[in-house]
Amino acid sequence: MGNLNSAVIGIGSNIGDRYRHITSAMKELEQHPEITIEKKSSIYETDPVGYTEQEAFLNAVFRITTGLEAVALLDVLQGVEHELGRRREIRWGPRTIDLDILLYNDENIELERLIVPHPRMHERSFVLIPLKEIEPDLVLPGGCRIDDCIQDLSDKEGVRKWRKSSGADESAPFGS
Ligand code: X6L
Ligand code: MG
Ligand code: MG
Repeated sequence: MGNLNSAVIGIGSNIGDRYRHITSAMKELEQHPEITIEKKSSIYETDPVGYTEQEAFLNAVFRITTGLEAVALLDVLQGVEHELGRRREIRWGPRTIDLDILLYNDENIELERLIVPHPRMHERSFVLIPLKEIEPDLVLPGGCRIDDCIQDLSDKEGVRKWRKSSGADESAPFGS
């Protein structure tokens, strides 16, 4: 099995049990015979951007190695999104799970279905702050070192490390 390709995936959720959606999606991907998760960032709670009248997200990023071509990987990610209840929805609106290919090797891909590197990743704190954890020396596709790129962002305070024990997403009844 040719585990030749390296990809970075962004993951987010802002509906229902956000933590369970994120961990379930990663578990599904880990079980795929041609995907190995190599490194995960922490989980962050992040203020919504784009369409701001929605609940806060949990976001993370992770690096995989895979034998899958980029479009085949996208098919797998969209299959997991569908399995976890994501349906056709408002653009930039709430979602149970979102899986985005941020980077795929060093390739530039410009298809109707898939643009890689993700065209707006360098301006999104909810992507770059977790990404710096797993790729601290990364130089972004625009040529900017990830550290410098983060320093230039204005909405960093909208991205906070999240711990499961912060409670709101835990479904166990009090005292159990
Ligand atoms: C002007 C216009 C400024 C549009 C920003 C930013 C649009 C991000 C879409 C934008 C603009 C997006 C997440 C999110 C979305 C997420 C958080 C998107 C797509 N996804 N906010 N908003 N986390 N915190 O995963 O990224 S919608
Ligand atoms: Mg997204
Ligand atoms: Mg997406």
